[in-house]
Amino acid sequence: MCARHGSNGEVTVLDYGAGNVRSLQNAIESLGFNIHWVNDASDIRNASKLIFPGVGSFGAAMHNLNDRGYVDALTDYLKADRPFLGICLGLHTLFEGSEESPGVPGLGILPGTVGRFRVASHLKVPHIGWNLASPTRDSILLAGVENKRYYFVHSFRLRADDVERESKGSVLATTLHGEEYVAVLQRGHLCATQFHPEKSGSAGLRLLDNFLRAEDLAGTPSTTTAFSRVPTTIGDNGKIGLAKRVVACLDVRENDAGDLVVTKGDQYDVRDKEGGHVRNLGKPVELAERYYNEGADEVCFLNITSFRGEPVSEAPMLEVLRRVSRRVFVPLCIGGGIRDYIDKEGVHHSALDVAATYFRAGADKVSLGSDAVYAAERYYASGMDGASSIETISHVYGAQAVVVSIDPRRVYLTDGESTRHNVLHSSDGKKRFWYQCTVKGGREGRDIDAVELAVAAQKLGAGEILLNCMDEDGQKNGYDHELIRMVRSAVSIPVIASSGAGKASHFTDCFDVTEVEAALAAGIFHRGTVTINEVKQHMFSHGTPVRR
Ligand code: 1PR
Repeated sequence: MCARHGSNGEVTVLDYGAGNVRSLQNAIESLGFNIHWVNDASDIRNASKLIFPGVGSFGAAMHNLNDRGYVDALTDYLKADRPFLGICLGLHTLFEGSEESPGVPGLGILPGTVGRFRVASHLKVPHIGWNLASPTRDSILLAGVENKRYYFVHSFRLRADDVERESKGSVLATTLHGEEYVAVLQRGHLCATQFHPEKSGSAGLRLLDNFLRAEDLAGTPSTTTAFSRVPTTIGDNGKIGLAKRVVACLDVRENDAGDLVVTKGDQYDVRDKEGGHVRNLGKPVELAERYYNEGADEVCFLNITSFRGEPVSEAPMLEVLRRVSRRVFVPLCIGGGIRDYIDKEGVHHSALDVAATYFRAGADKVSLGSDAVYAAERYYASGMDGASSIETISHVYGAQAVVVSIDPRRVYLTDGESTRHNVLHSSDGKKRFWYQCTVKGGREGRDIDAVELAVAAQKLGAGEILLNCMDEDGQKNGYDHELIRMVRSAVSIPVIASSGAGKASHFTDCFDVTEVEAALAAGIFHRGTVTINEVKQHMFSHGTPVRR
């Protein structure tokens, strides 16, 4: 076997330009390895270890591989059983085809077709979050990280039974999302994960390290860990299936001295009551790192004054993202200013360009606020035209990369007043109100409610809803369960609850009552009222599935 890379701390990575591979690059470099990027087919032929981090859709991936003339080299490499790690789509392309792109042939190294999740409606698709991967046997790849939770984000999967029937012994670990499917596959030196090790915290880094350092991936580990396989029956979904995510949110803006700071509002007012100064609760990079080390499942940055300026020219925000993504190995979401705009020189920038800049800087998802409201209004007025920011970004980067952040506030109705909007009642039944969506950081209300926006966002291609509540923001009284329930039941994509967390039990209350997939908080973490670790400890004691 040619040993050009690998042996000297170098690994070959196949990037065909379809999406964000920065996270993988950062993870590999943090482990002390250099990357040799594939520029032509000879790089694949000369590789001694090859990673294929497929991003985007199955059809686009295969189209790119064909277009660049990589298919023969890749097929030869795989047939020769040389060390390979496919990630997510890099796993799917090994098969004959996928329901994601009917009629497009895959590499066909393994028999079978990738299918879409077929799950009950209470389980959301895309499947986003941390699942436990339960190994079927000892392996070098999973040594020391058996039965850990990893970060999954996908709508298509390989059923474990099907793969095992067609390629006996190749399923290395399985997991569950309504049905048991392949989490890790290994046949000889060919390995592939459905999850993203580069976004799976310390467990994911260890798996990558195992792959990069292994002299013989197909060998038996020198020391075996006494792990027992977690039973993977549907009834165990709570244990092995999706953990409830805890998301740390950093609202970022310039303070009056021109420094980029993490701030926090009371119902979106971020100036303190006494001096009128922008509250400064810390530095974005340091806080993000602290939350990662405390166990945050995801970190979200909201550039809260972006509507005033030119998003992409906000280099400090990009620099924050670059620095954070080199040290924080869980998903990073960035919001604020994802929209079309014309810069001072009169040059037009599309929302897709803005998003692409953030992805290149290290973001895994972008969150759209104001522009999503405008897109939804146009959707209800004239249908889909493929041109909205949600559609264009989702088309290129996939639904899982597009979050829509909803900033609703209650609008109370007077006695006898009627509205076409979705209405809720106060707990004593005396007041009626609807949730009006706002734009520009809550400064302007629009004639569209939170449910309408969520439904339109899903139709246009968003993969997740971040549901704030202006009335509860910074109030520490707990989440708005009624709002969350109402929105969650209207969509089939995951919802992140936000606004109002004041103590650890607010998270478990919210998960119990609303069954929401994730809960986000800001103020209590910034002020140190409770740490993420304490929230997770409480969730664990309470019996809520959690990544610890
Ligand atoms: O409209 O696409 O440019 O996006 C702007 C983004 O900035 C939106 O996602 C919007 O929510 C956010 N934003 C704008 N102004 C503010 C503000 O506070 N003045 N922050 C703001 C919104 C809401 C949450 C907050 C939770 C949890 N902040 O991010 O962190 O409410 O807070 P808590 O746990 O302390 O209660 P665009």
